Amino acid sequence: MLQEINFDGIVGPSHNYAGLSLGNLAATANAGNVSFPRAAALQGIEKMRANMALGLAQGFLLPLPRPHDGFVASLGLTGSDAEPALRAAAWSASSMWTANAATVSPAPDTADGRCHFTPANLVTMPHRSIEWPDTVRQLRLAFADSAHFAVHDAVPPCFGDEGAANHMRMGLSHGDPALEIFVYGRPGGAFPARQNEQASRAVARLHRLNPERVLFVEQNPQAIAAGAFHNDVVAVANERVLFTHELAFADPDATYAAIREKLPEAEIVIVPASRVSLGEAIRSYLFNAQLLTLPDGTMALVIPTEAWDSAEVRSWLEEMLRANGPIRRVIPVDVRQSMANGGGPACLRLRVVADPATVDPRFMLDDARAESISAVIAAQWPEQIDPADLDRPALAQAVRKARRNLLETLDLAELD
Ligand code: SUG
Repeated sequence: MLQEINFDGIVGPSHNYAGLSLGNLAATANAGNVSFPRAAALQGIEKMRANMALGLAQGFLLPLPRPHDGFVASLGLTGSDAEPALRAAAWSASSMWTANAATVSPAPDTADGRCHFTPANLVTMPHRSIEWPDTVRQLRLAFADSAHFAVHDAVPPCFGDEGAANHMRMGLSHGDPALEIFVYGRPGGAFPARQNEQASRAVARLHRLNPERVLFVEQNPQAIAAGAFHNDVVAVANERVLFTHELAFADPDATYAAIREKLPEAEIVIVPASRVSLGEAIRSYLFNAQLLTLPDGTMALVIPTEAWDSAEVRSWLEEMLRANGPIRRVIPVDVRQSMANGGGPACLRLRVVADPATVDPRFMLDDARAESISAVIAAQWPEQIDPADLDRPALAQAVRKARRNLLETLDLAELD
């Protein structure tokens, strides 16, 4: 009954490149470029369809209301008088990266046998700090069944929390009790360490995890300095497999030993820097992959096309496939519009282990819903946005109307 469901964020109609995330090298490099919201959202739908075609359960979360007038007003501004970065913050479609929507601890791991969610407060980046109140509203609708789900408030803003992007779960199968690994950063480097250790510890307590099956691991400061603003840029886990760059963790050997002690069946696939440098891993987003268990029990790695196109990465992956290790297939997908803001295939999804029958069906994807979502996007999402246009009232109106039409199509107007 319990299975992994990936909830992808539908890319919102205001998707743009404003360079808001210091330490996210793709986002800052693309600051000011013209974005293509319609193409971005359709790329995301194609990724979901491809995963469904593999026989996997797929859900989605809706874009949040943007522009966020309340944010601008709370700063004593009206919008037209806001400086560009603040205006852009109110417009950001950043909720598309649902790996940052929440941390999720499935029922087998928690003391009360419910699947727990804590929305991420995302306080490090102003444009992301305004997501969680609307995110939690949506989670409480999608996972309203309180016999199976518990949705908490975010942890206090004194401790930055970035959600599932800094959280990994390892066990024999999705439905078994698993080891939950929380990865945090220590401040002091050139770029912000977004995940605070105290936030991770608070989430583990709120989710009533068994302390015997929890690890807190420090991210390698060198990785943060090289642009790994979230741990999921340098490592990904699925069931008994951890796929990681050798420079992901501050103390890799102690981390691997602690994992093996708690899960002797763990298989740790380590990519050495001599084969794929940290810089190339981050540029190509090799690790920002979906590591998926297919219905036949084998694993596939869904990577961005940028990773497949990298000679260093491809040579390593081809060797990995020839060696017949735990990962048997590599599937490149085109999510270039999201990638240009530092969001790969793994950023775009929130993993939830649950019985799909307990989820509000309006958030579950099937072919018919994929068709109707694509039709609204094709008809209503702006073809392109130049960040200089973010003060145009007509654009704001078009973006709001597009989102509202999608909500109505999905019978989710109550999220308006
Ligand atoms: O938080 N980019 C996001 C990318 C999030 C990726 N998520 C994971 N790694 N799980 C961020 O930095 C850029 C927005 C802009 O600059 O316009 C942005 O928010």
